[in-house]
Amino acid sequence: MTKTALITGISGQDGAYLARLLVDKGYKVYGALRRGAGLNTGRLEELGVLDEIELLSFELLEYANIARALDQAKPDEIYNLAAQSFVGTSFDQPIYTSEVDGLGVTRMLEVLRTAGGTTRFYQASTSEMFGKVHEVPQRETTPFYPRSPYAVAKLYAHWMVVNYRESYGMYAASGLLFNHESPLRGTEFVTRKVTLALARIALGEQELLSVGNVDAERDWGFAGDYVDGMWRMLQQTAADDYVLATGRTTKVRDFISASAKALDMDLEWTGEGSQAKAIDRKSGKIIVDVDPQFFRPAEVDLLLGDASKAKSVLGWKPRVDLDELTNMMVKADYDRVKNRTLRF
Ligand code: NAP
Ligand code: F7E
Repeated sequence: MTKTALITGISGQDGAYLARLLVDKGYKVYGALRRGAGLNTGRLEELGVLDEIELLSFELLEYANIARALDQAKPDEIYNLAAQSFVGTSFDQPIYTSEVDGLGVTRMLEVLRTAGGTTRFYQASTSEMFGKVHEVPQRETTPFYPRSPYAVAKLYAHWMVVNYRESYGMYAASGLLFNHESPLRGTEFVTRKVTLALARIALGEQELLSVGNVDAERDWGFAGDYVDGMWRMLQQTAADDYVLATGRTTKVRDFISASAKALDMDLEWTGEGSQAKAIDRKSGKIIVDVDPQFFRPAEVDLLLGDASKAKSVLGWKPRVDLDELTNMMVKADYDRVKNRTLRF
């Protein structure tokens, strides 16, 4: 029998990859889209899946709107990917971020509880909840210490998912996902900001890339692998929480150097903190500097995940490593800039 899924956050990076995956598996897919000035469907078009899904009007701030969307789709599975997902913005908009990323999830859970039924629910939790980390690597049992309004809101939502599962027996799973990237990543996130800027520099359309804390370390994987893990979490006998990560961590400055190398540049770093700079040995030009406006009031210095549980229970493992991911992102941005096909 054909399964039906509702994906919130359909216009985002993960929404597009998940829609592609579920359509390929034979699902009927509804995409929950909030209204903007125009239809924000570029990522769905890029993956060729826009015409294969049905879009619904959706806003996480509106209880009745969520109820109508669920009533219309009658999904077997809900993937709640919608969020104000940029950590930097959460410091400027903590109340809005809490409303959407925190209470928005309670609204969804309440709609589901009221409706009864057997719909399975996936919540997009995050490694940011580990924040100022209590152990390395981080796993499902590692204590949380969120460091931003985003992470605090996500942690509240995470515990609501656990609470609804334990209180009402709902199938509600929470994915503790470490950073995952792709050519469809938003340009404000550091990996995509870097690959796009370096592609422009290589093509003579930009002089300098200004970034923030180049010593932060992240466990970066490929978004296409992580949406497969989300799907697996909803196919188990009982709902549970799982870390998805690669088990390798890399400094921002090393990601920048690797991206530059893929574009035939050879970076030499000097200075520390706000004085850090990178010169391209080939051209002799300063290519990267640090602008303190990109520092965060509180930083997450190091994330490194242990996905052993997902491997043993879900049979999940990442397939694309960071070198392949870097090359994939650099090539996509180089081609987009060169061919003037940049859309997001
Ligand atoms: P993304 O590209 O920023 O997409 C976020 C989506 O949420 C967009 O479709 C956005 O719609 C939608 N949205 C925002 N506010 C909304 C609201 N009030 N009502 C309805 N929809 C709203 O994020 P992503 O990278 O795909 O991440 C997907 C989810 O996983 C997010 O919840 C994120 O916090 C979480 N997460 C991401 C990572 C990662 O590394 N990517 C890791 C862990 C967890 P618009 O297009 O209209 O803005
Ligand atoms: O920052 C540092 C920055 O914004 C990564 C979201 O998907 O993953 C993402 O959150 C690191 C941080 O991602 C710049 O300070 C340096 O230490 O790419 P990011 P994030 O904050 O890790 C988690 C798992 C999520 O859940 C989130 O939704 O890079 N950094 N210089 C910079 N970051 C940005 N954005 N821009 C810079 O110029």
